[in-house]
Amino acid sequence: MKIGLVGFAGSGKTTVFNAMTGLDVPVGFGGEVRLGTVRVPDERIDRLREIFRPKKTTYAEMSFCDIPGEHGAEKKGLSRRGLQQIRDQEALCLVLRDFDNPALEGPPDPMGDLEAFHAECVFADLEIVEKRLDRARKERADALEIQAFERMQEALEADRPLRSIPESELDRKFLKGYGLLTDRPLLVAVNRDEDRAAKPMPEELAARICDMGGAGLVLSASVEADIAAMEPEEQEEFLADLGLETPALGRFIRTAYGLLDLISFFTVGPDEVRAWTIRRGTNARRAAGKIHSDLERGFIRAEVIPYDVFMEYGSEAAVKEAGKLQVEGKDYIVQDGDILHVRFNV
Ligand SMILES: Nc1nc2c(ncn2[C@@H]2O[C@H](COP(=O)(O)OP(=O)(O)OP(=O)(O)O)[C@@H](O)[C@H]2O)c(=O)[nH]1
Ligand SMILES: [Mg+2]
Repeated sequence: MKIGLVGFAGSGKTTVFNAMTGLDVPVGFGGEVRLGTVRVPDERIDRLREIFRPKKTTYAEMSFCDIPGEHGAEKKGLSRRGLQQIRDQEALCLVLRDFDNPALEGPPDPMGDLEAFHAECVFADLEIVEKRLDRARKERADALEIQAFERMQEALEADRPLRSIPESELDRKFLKGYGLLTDRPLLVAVNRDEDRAAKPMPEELAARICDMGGAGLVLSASVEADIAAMEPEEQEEFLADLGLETPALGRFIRTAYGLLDLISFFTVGPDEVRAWTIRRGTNARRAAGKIHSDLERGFIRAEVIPYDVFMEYGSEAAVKEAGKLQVEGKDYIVQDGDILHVRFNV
């Protein structure tokens, strides 16, 4: 599960990356592609930890990849190499500069940068789609595949990202392996100066992000980096001074997690309280396999307590007594926040 931090040179990608990972990669001017693991904050895990007081607590994790922008290019753009690195990512977090960067010329222009990035991706996708369409026609490939590529061509020529094509109109199995960029889930982070961190996103920008099928939020990467280095007591005061209620980073990470259609289920006990990551729609047997392959192989049943039900009754015993424990078979679709206890036999 890899999410790429992408965007033009000096937009603050490495600063965001440092704040998230707690690493201290040098900022400013390029550098190399770096991968970091990030803990997905989850209040439900915090509360379960308070109740079970386990020896160990494990949060869900996801990987972010910091991809440097192109420096010294004549116009803002993405090089072939840059594009290739972006193609490897499962989802894109576009960081837009909305602060004055003394190392760069010109005032910030987040809307212009968003359009430029979008145009580059549409162009790159169109090139791939047209090439494939040409060959598919020559080789008399599957008519359904040709249809799918024609549908994509039509969207891209109209400046529409592929992600905007409804599931019912495009069989996405044909897209596999082509590294098409505009089909990737998109999260747009507008990176602000400290003093404007609390101001909402301009409506026009928000509307355009929505139109592209993306999710958007505002943050100040330098504020987030400062907060990440502080003690919890200090944080509150610092945030209040800036007119902020909570750090944006947790929201950012959680939004990215959701964009990939990832959900968490939990296992609880005196030894460990733990979040496990699965794709939405995973059945109980496969989910059990995340914990251990024996649990998948010898799966008998899952005892399930949705998080909210657990909190309402306060303990597993109380849930059972109230007859609210769900006993589910292998085909049960695990829901976000389910507390699972797998019965198995090998
Ligand atoms: N004032 C302000 N400066 C920031 C903010 N975020 C980043 N910067 C500064 O902008 C400069 C570039 O930040 P980086 O994080 O290196 O940007 P980048 O997108 O990784 O740049 P490349 O990898 O070279 O494309 C650094 O000097 C940062 O300190 C912010 O939120 N506010
Ligand atoms: Mg960087």
